[in-house]
Amino acid sequence: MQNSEISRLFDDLADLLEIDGANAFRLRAYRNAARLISDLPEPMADIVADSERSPDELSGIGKDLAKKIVTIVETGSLPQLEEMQEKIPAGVVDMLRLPGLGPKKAAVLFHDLSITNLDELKAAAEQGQIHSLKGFGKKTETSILEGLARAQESIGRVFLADAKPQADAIVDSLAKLPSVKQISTAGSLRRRRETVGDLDVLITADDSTEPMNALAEHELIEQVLARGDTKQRVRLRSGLEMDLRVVPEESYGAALQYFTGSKDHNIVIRRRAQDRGLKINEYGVYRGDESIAGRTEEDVYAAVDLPWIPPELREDRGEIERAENNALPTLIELSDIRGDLHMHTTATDGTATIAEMAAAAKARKLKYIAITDHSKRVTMAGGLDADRLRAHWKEIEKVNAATSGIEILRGIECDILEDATLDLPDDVLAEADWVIAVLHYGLKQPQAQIHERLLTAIKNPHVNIIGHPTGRLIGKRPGAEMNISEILKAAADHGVMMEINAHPSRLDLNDTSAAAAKDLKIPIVISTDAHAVTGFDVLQYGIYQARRAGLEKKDVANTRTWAQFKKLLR
Ligand code: DGT
Ligand code: CA
Ligand code: CA
Repeated sequence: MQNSEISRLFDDLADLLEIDGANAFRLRAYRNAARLISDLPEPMADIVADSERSPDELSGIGKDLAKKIVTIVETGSLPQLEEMQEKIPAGVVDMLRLPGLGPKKAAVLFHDLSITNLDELKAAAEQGQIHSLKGFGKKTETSILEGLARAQESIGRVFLADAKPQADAIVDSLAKLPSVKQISTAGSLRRRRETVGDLDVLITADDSTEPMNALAEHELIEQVLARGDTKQRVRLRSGLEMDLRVVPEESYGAALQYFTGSKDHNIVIRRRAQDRGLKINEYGVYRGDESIAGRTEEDVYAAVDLPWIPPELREDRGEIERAENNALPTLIELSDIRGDLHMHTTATDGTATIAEMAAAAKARKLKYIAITDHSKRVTMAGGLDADRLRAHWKEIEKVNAATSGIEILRGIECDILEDATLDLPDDVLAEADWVIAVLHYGLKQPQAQIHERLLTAIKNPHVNIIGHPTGRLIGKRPGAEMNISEILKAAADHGVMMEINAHPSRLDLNDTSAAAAKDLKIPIVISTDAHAVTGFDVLQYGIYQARRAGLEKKDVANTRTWAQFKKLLR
């Protein structure tokens, strides 16, 4: 049982209780527990398994919560949560994904209009039944309809960062079976898309009985949905579904190529095969009845006169032409990264001190970090004004002087205000080692205003980079309205860098925009936006997004040493 799963169960429980009208105190206890557990650097399961330890040794976890944690770790579930799930339909919880719809409003829709799923919500909004409810209005009704259109695209999809650890755990245990020869994930997960619809796993095995039985009994699996000789479909406890396919060894490469997709990429590959008088399918590449390739992916691509193409690029966005011209990029890897330039501490909304963040970064072999707490506009996080920021920077200098092996830079994440001014005066920004400018508020402003704000930041000589440039939250909130290529051109003209924020719900810039930034030779920085020592773990997901954008080590500025990096600063 991973910390993220335990944490999710407490969050789910809090959502359900809030819809049910439970008191705020109880809710807060569960939400705090969820956050504490997801930020915990060691597996909660280890604490539970250790007879000399108990979860209530952690501050913030009392006896009652500790008992619940033990139940979750030992049984994979929580009776109280199951009771609430009986009481409140899953479709009501789905409503929480819509912007502007919190548990209180969801409860009203459920109790007053008996709405139990998104389809019924849509019908009620279209029929104008919602705006007259207490606490709702025309604006809420319209934003529900807009949110529904977006939710339709994202419903049932989960963040890669949630899906991948589950897929890895299953692959690791199946790989250990004596009968399993080869194993790999396929599908969107292998292409490292930011969200995943379902998991696809391929194996070659002497006999499909052992792996299929093992999968059915795996601790992450809730139910077997279908089972045949070569294919099994299961549902995980998290709700995610997975296809396991058992293929012959001589077809493994062809099946891997086929089931990795994308469909668009495969259509072009199939056409290339036809042009060469070949037929290609999940079993192999054929000339007439004769199989000429299929054992490895390399063989399959070679049969259509191409080098092997990294899965992250298989989206039919020019990768086949590049492969043909031997111009495929050498994609960046996690180990190329030397610094992380976006993170928070207890000075604002982080949970760790400067020294703790530095120690955690050092343990991850980073050579430099920038501490970039919030500016004052972000009142919710206790954002810093000029005085507090200067005091914070003094503190950073002290910790830096006392710490060896890592450079700790004095940074700031400065808000670009709604009126297109910056949240801190120029003379303060001028003293920083590193200034990230970001949009947090007023994301729904018209494009012209958003552009004015971004251009103010880009033209300010002290701003080094635009952080999470569009402000999107995947599946939840669209980014601000902007013409990204115009913004990128301005950034290129003024020597401003662009961030790939590695947080799994942001991944902003996205793959296509990051590719456009690369084309304009804009240095890209992949940062974690860590709010806790465990926050560094998401770096990998920023790297995946960068790989999907075709970025190489040289395209990403924080692969350089700090001395080299400094030369890139305007
Ligand atoms: P997902 O699961 O929605 O995140 O996206 P994928 O890409 O994993 O799609 P999935 O799971 O439906 O199928 C896995 C791969 O199998 C897909 O990328 C391409 C291949 N595939 C599946 N069905 C078809 C099909 O009907 N035609 C073709 N050409 N390929 C298919
Ligand atoms: Ca899939
Ligand atoms: Ca599938």
